[in-house]
Amino acid sequence: MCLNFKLLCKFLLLFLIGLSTKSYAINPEKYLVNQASSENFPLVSKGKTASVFVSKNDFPGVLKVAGHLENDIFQVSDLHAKRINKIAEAQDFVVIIGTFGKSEIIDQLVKKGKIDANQLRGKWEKFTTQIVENPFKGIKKALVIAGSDKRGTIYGIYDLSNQIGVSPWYYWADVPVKKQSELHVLPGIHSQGEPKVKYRGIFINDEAPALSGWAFEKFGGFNSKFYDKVFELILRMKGNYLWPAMWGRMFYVEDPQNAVLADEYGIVMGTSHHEPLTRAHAEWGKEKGKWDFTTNSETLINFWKDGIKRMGNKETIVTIGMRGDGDEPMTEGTAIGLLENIVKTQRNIIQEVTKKPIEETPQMWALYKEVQDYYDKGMIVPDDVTLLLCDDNWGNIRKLPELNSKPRKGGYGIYYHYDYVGGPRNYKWINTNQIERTWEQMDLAYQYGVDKIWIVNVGDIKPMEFPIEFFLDMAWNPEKFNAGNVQDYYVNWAKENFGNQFAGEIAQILKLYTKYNSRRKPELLDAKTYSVTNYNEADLVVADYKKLIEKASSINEKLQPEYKDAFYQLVLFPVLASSNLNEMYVATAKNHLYAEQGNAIANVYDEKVKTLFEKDSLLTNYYHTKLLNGKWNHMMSQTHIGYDNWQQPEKNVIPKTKTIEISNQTKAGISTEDFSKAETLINNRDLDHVWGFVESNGYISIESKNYSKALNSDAVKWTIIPNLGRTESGITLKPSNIKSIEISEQSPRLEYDVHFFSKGNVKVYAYFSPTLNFTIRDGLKYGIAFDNEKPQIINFNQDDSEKNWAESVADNIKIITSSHAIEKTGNHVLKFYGIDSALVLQKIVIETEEGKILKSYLGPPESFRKE
Ligand code: REL
Repeated sequence: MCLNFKLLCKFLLLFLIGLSTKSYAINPEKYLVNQASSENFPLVSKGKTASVFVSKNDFPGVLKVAGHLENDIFQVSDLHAKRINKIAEAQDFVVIIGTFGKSEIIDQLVKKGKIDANQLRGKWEKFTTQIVENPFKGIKKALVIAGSDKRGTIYGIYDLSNQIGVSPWYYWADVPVKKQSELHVLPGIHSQGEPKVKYRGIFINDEAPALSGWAFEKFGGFNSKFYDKVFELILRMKGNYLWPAMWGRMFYVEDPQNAVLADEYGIVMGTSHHEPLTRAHAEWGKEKGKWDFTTNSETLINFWKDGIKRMGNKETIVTIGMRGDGDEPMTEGTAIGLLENIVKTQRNIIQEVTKKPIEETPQMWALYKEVQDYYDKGMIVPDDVTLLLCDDNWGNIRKLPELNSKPRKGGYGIYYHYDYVGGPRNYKWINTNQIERTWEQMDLAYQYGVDKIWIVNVGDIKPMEFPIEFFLDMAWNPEKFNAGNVQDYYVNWAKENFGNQFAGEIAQILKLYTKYNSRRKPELLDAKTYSVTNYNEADLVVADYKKLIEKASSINEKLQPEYKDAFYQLVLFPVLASSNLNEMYVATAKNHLYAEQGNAIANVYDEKVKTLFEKDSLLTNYYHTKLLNGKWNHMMSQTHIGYDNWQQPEKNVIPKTKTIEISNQTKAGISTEDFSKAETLINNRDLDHVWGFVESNGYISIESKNYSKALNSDAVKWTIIPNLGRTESGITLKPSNIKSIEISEQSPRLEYDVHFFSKGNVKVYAYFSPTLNFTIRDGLKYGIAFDNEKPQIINFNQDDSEKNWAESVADNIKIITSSHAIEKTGNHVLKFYGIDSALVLQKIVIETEEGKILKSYLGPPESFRKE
């Protein structure tokens, strides 16, 4: 009794420590320590490892992944764990791995009451890891990793690998394995429960030239050797679903082992949104005629039939529906009847070939681009099919289920993008994704009931390592993430990959480089992006990037040598390359400016542009040839300089610069670069009765999080999303699954104290993240007013033109203007009323004198605030 009480206290303590140090994490619970104790399980101790038992009757994938664990133990401890096939051969300490209902040993442990069947029976992808004392003769202690199903067991194994210090990125980003000689598992039932999202996956896409070049050089193509690495990576991150590479690639044809291996590992295969019935787009050869159901249905039907035959019993989510050839709209106008007929035919094929009721084959229909219009206009989607809702290819969700819609058997999914080929411009080179926006959009989706499929387009996999893991971690349990703890993710990820020493600083670099890169995709940057004349904007942008270089370089110098390769790929390279690119465009802008003035300093900038352009190629070259002696050759070969339309240039093209002939008349050398530094002083006025943000230079600029007052309601709360957006943070109403709010005296609003020295008409520019109207309402709305003025109700999505959308996503901001009359100078309150959730306000700029706000990309810096 006394001992039990002590043990209970210990568990509680450990539990509380776990909770206090990591409210959530990649691994929410650390159950591995380096200290031996009579209660712990010695996985590795005093030069010996526990042996590993897996029943031969278990899934081959489980046997395979158990081998990975043995290898991981070796990497950590330099000791080989012995594999045992008969439990009678086991002695003293053994890791017993098995799947409930498949491993006779796990079933015996259940029967003996040593592990609880209720934890596993009927569960999806669940594992429990626990110590069992004296389970069988000769065994003192077993560490039992039991899975409810194949993936449950596999996740349990990889979870232990992760606990002993093996990152999912050990191969894909060369994260080193830290040597340890004592590894002990704590008592307790270690489990991550069931995932909240059923299918969680990635789409390898737009994979040429980078990933293709690499895969062909290292593996001879997109074959099973290549996919072995991909499947392992996905499973180590507890994902389960893949759309394979499809740029001219044929997953099932190029190497028949691809599908066999996926099945062995338990990866659920799919094909992309426009490749129905498991057939790769590239399998449709010219000899088959037109990709057109109205004129070529027989060939299409046979083509699809073969796809389902080939699929056999392998776990698959079958894509249904149809787009035009090569991911184009199928017809002009809306072809609802045709599409419904196609889907009916496809479902008949599935049923006929599988000989199973149609509901027993998971299917998904993506409402991608124009297909969503069909749906909005009434296209019927069978209830058992998962409706895959999509973003706009730029990370902004286009559609969510209505709050009061009746549940669908097939549920809903989201197809999201971290990489894209298409308008307004490709973005494929480097990571530009802020996890804060991913969190905010996917949280929205989850709150609206999207929990069947989450899949993200990850381009070449590298260099999206960080946001990929975030996406899959979040998919496991979106409920663990909130606006307040997303920032912890950076730190935990840095710890997992680089150890504790510099985790805080590395986290800071990750969060700032992604913020800076997300302001505008590198492919869209040019000499005109940031202002070289106003608000010191361009120089500040360059200086901020340079600070990141300084920090990253200094960490790099201090890091243990074994971390350096990983650090280069995951942190240093993106910082160096992004900084360099921005500096090059700013130098180009200065070259243009000075050349126009006939100032010979233009020539200095001309040289600088050349140097920086060359540096870009040198950085790429280092990544390809020097880093790990060429392990990642080709991976950074995506062109990114010299775009003149949405499609990439063949090769990087240096920006055009001008040179000045030096003559006696030429202005030389000295020039002040800061042309119109805004007066920031408030001109000695008496500030005694002034409060809030103070007008100066014809405007007041405010970061949204710096409100004076926030009024919440019982249902919703203003929630700051730190670091989200282009300048500071974002603010939004959470939870998001609420009906529109009617404005009243008490309704939720933000108040900003401001002080005007002038009066008359003012304009308010409200800067928002480019959220789309994902509802069937006419748009998302907010209210805005000064003081007691009647609030103006503004439809954020009023202009839903293609042009407006393209500008908003390119600028990664949508600015909405309202006009107001200010009758008196002095203190005022700007009131921002919440009506619809999901709008994310980043910044507010009030123009008090027309034409006084100078042209810039990020808007004027924040004004002086009198507290
Ligand atoms: O990003 C997308 O979803 C599409 O552009 C791609 O799926 C598309 O298939 C493209 O790579 C080529 O077909």
